[in-house]
Amino acid sequence: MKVKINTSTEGTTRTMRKQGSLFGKTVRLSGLLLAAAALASCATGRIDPTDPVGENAKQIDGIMRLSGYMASAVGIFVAAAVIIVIVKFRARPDDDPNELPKQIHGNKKAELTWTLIPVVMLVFLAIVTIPAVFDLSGKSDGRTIKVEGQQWWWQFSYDVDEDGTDDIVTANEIVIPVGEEINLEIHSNDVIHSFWIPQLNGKKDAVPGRIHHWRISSPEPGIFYGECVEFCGLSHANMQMRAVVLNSNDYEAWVQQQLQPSTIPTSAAAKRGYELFGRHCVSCHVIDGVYESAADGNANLLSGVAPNLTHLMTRTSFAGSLFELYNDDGSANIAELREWVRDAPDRKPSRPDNRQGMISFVETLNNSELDDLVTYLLTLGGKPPLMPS
Ligand code: HEC
Ligand SMILES: [Cu+2]
Repeated sequence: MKVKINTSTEGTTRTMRKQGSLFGKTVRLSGLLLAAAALASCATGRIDPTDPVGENAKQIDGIMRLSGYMASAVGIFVAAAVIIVIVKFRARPDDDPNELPKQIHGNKKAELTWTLIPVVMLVFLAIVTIPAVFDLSGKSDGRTIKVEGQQWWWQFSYDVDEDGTDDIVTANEIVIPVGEEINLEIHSNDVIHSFWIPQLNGKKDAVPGRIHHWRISSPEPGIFYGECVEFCGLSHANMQMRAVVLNSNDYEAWVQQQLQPSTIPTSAAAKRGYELFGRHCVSCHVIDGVYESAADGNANLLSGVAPNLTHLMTRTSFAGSLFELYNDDGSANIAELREWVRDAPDRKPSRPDNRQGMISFVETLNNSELDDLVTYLLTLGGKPPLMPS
């Protein structure tokens, strides 16, 4: 834009324009920075949708990329066309402002072209996508694991001998053998959640009163990170999970370990902790072999309101995988565990008055009682088969 500046008033206008454009620049710059921050937070997180590992995740990734490339081609074509039209048909000084350019309304060739090309592209995408949708929700002949979402953690149950009752009940981490297509039966115990471990498969909702079938598999051992992806209330963002993929020997060893009930500890401090646990914690938690629930069936494993703690220390994380159970040097994360037992609602927002989450023990337990309880918790189960790297 050409602006001639002669008088003092125009000088003011120019300053104002300058400020205006500076403001515009700031807005645009902060927009860019925000976008960059959002992208960076995607890339640094451990939940990585851009690096598929399992077959199912690879299938989804392939379709995502294909449609992404097609959309980019369309986007580039449209942007280029707009620029060409702007330059080629711009108003020229000797144009008659009252004369309309040649109109092309009703041009059958043009209309057919811009209708048919998108139709062909969309039909092509449908042909690629629809069979994949059915394929992904089919069952495999691998073993089945029950997945239950509740505010705000995931529970996994295994019927090892396939007699209709669960033999292993665990939380936060679903442990599976390498190379096997595992069937998941996804339930919800309260509101709608959604199960997503992006490196192993796409998202599947957990809906109260329904069972959704899904599959996960990984060709390599490792720990893969996931997150609830359907907004489910206060601590939705703190409802994470992990898949721990083990080679078949390690998996069998893990199963055998999980089938072992717990025993009463022998050391004095742990024993005191065990007794405190019986007074303060068994209304919600079960520990197979020592603190079982009174109801029938597999009540020795299922409390219905809180994670089964029988093999707590064989997990790598706790409280919806929000906290690491071990430090980087391999020692137990005693500080975090103690804080959790002392005041869980402070560590993870919840509503224990509504049976959503664990209650606070700030008023109930003194320091030495907390220490004893943690000493007892550390005896539960052994070490995890794999540690996060
Ligand atoms: C009112 C029920 C209730 C009581 C009582 C209770 N808890 Fe919990 N506890 C929960 C719930 C619910 C969770 C899961 C919270 C989450 O992940 O958001 C939990 C989680 C935990 C976890 C983490 C388990 C995991 O794998 O994520 C530990 C450890 C734990 N509780 C220990 C204790 C101890 C020790 C006591 C007794 C001092 C106790 N709890 C009393 C309900 C309870
Ligand atoms: Cu959820």
